[in-house]
Amino acid sequence: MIIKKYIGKTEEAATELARQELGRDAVIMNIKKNIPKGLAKFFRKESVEVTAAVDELVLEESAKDMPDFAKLQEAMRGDVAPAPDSKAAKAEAAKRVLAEKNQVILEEKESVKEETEAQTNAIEQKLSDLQKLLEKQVQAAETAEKEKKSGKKKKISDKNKAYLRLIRSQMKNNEVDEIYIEQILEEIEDSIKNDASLDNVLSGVYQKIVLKIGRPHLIDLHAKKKKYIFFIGPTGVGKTTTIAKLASMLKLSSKAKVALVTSDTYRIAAVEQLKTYANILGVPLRVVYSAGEMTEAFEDLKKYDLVLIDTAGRSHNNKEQKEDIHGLLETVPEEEREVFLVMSATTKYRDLVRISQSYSEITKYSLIFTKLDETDAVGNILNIRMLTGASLSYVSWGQNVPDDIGKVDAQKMAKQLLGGNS
Ligand SMILES: Nc1nc2c(ncn2[C@@H]2O[C@H](COP(=O)(O)OP(=O)(O)O)[C@@H](O)[C@H]2O)c(=O)[nH]1
Ligand SMILES: [Mg+2]
Repeated sequence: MIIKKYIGKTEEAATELARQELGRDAVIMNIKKNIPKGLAKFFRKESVEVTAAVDELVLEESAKDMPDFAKLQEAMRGDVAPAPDSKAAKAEAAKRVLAEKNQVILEEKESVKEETEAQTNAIEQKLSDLQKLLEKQVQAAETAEKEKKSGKKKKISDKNKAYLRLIRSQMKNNEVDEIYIEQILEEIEDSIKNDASLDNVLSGVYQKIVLKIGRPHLIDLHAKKKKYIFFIGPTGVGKTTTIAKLASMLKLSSKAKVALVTSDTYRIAAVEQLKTYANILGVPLRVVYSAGEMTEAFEDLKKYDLVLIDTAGRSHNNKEQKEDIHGLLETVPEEEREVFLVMSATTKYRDLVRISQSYSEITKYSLIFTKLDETDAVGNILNIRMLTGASLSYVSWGQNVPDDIGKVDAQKMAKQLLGGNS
């Protein structure tokens, strides 16, 4: 994992800088506003410090498309000085110009370890509640151990093991699958120093989880080509409600021209439900009964920026119904469509596995989880993300349209998974 800090005038500027350097898959770990106090107010401007990280694996992946990226990366670590006319040097120069333009200060590179330690402070604050709880438990465990061994000094690595045990049990309580708990802990175990404090261990796991959750994949108005957005998933999970929430959000905040289509004609009430929302939002709704009609509807809705398509909840076990969904998706070329699989966070893990695997056979998708208000355990979200490799996107936490929806917040979720107050 590579972790670095970026400072910009705004959160967006700092984030953009991080993405320029670490790539599009960089994940934001922490955001801190620097508001100058006292005299500094007069000669220093407000700035935002963003801590971003990326897995080396991801960097290597993106290096494939950008042949000199790896060299640049190395150069930035101070291992290799790029030849003056190399692509890497040019990229480096371009980056400097960008930094100047945005009046941003790119922090000097430091070793990953040092960065991680600096990081700890911010995370420590955020996780302070959890930390107190864990510290107490560790003390209790240590006392018990000491009593047993009567006075013998404990090895530090045992302490680390105790920390990991506690973190493991927190994650287990939040229903993270043991396979993924072990995977995450294994990945950070090597990087934990023997004398690491609980802060170090905790922040290591926290960062790993944030990375695993990844960047949410959102509906992108600027990706003009991908304008047909399908919502698929079992009945009653909240597809229609989610569409209403998103349509409203997109229309109000992005001023996008949104249209709705529904192919859920199996229940009259389902059509009425979406019609009501469409009327309130003042957006057109087309009801289609077949793939043929779908194509016609799309032709009529050409001038809209985004077309959100509701589908009937189908049984993922039924082959014919799966073919139906496939047929509907096929009315749009793959590069013009976006598919969201909607599932409820309250569904039991085994069913989530079956549902997601079954839809994987039909299409690629991003994940939306609903009904977070009805469960405390968010482990399933991480489980399915790790199982399918599909991006997380939005989560919803109530029946209110349009308020109860938002993008997946990796930092908040990681804290929740570790048992901290989110
Ligand atoms: N508590 C809660 N209820 C939700 C949420 N999203 C949807 N619902 C409710 O779940 C029920 C089914 O929603 P609907 O959109 O009709 O599901 P669909 O069959 O997948 O289209 C409705 O009563 C919704 O109000 C959520 O995030 N939290
Ligand atoms: Mg519905």
